[in-house]
Amino acid sequence: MTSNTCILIGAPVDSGKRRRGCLMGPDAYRTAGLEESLTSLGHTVIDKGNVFPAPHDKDAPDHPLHALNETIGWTKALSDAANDAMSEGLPIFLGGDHVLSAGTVRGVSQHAAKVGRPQFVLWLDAHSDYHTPSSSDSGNLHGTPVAYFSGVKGFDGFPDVPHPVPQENICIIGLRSVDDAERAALQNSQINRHDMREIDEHGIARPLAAFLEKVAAVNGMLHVSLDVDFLDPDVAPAVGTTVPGGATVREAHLVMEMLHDSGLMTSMDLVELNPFLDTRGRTAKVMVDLAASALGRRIFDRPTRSY
Ligand code: EXY
Ligand code: MN
Ligand code: MN
Ligand code: MN
Repeated sequence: MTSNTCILIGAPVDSGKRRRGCLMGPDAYRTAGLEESLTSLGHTVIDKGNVFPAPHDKDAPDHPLHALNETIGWTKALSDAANDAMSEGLPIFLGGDHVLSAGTVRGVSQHAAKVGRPQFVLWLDAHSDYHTPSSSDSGNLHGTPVAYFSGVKGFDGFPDVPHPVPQENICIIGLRSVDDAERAALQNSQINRHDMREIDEHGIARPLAAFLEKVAAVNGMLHVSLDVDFLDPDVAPAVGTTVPGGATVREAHLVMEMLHDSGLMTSMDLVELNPFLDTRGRTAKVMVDLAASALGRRIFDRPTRSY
């Protein structure tokens, strides 16, 4: 197995929604043994500690967008951290809520442009996170990062996105909660999107294998963003936005195992874990085990197969 230098970067972002607790995520992953799991697989692991938001104006409590300025501060800081870490190894961002990916994907895309390779994103989520600040009913910016890093306009005050991820390079798997405005925008887009019905009918390997082939065909870099709510809440309860009918533990592991077999993953986010809602660390442990599968933990070696 190829060994990586895994760069752990804590991103205790809690600004993307009103319910608090995701700021405890990085320490929950550390407590659940992420570093030890990856080390036991033969990887070198460097824990860089936690990032802090860049200086920002104070947020007005009555603004329709919750914690807008703080989120802009996080986006700047995480974008720089991601761009830097890509030269050192395979960064794993320990969230923090999903708005952190506005920064991480902006940063890894800058690195990809620098090295002349196309950037791809695999978004594993119950939600599409494709709102703009003006289309969002909730005012919760964790529902917007995919629109931001794919270059949709309307993110006033945020850093511009010099290297947006092309729509056709984005694949969302796990969908089962999409707002009307997001649905309309997605249907007009080239984003690859796979809802839970498709997974029920055809299995999760098929759309993933098709996407991985696209990445491999052009020597792409692949950022994987794993939202806790991709999983069914029965097995991963520690998230504020539970939606029934999610991926099983085995479906999620299969995704991770296929990612590892592909050798294509170049960066990863673990997001939306809210340890305040967890039961004896159960969800944190599930997420750590999934990261380990993505980095090569397996039951048996098996020959490569195609789907
Ligand atoms: N679409 C809903 C909203 O905009 O408020 C829910 C967004 C949930 C986002 C979570 C992180 O995936
Ligand atoms: Mn999400
Ligand atoms: Mn979600
Ligand atoms: Mn909404």
